[in-house]
Amino acid sequence: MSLTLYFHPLSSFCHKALIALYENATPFEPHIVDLMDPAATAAFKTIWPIGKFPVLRDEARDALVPESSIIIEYLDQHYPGATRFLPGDPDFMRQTRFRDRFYDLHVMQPMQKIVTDTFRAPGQSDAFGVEDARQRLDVALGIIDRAMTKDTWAMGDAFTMADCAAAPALFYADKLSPLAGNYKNAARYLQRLKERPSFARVLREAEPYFATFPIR
Ligand SMILES: N[C@@H](CCC(=O)N[C@@H](CS)C(=O)NCC(=O)O)C(=O)O
Repeated sequence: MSLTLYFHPLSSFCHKALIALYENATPFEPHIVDLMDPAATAAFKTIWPIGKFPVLRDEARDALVPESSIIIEYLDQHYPGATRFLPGDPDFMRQTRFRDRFYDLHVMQPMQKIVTDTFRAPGQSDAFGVEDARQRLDVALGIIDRAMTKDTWAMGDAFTMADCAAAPALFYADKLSPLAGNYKNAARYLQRLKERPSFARVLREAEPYFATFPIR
């Protein structure tokens, strides 16, 4: 098999890459990296010393592709399928990239900050950083809620890279605090994302691992 994905089933950024692979039924070898296992972590860092996943390895093209958005662009370029992740003209592509960045930087990152703070040892938590992240997350969710009044997907009718980013970002944001309370349009969008077969499969496969997730 040419493609190997290094990932973990609970990782939101890995969900992005998995959605893209499942959208087009792209064959790949799944390689789960358990960061609780020092040997597995050390082995992963020989491949990508930064130590963050997802990372895609393409034997056929001798390419190592870290970074979820870059993986999706790589798949779109070298393993295209029915779902095009960056379709349309350059302006549409730039908007798609912007929305992908928006979900990563303004939803995933604050959400990651809030969740990872719960892993910290007693006395080591960062109350200021968590409060800042909560406020940033609220602003971002408000923007998304206003944007999703009529569109089906982040870019309108087409399912794109922006939706790959939105799905895990909104899924975990909803776990922190149910979106249906203040962000009904975002909640409905999340529901559509959960029903999308690619993301439904990601969630089904993550199910056995959710018991270890700190927030229900
Ligand atoms: N910008 C990166 C972020 C990747 C990232 O933060 N991955 C997290 C998991 S969701 C990770 O590898 N965490 C492990 C660590 O930081 O040691 C991407 O889009 O792929």
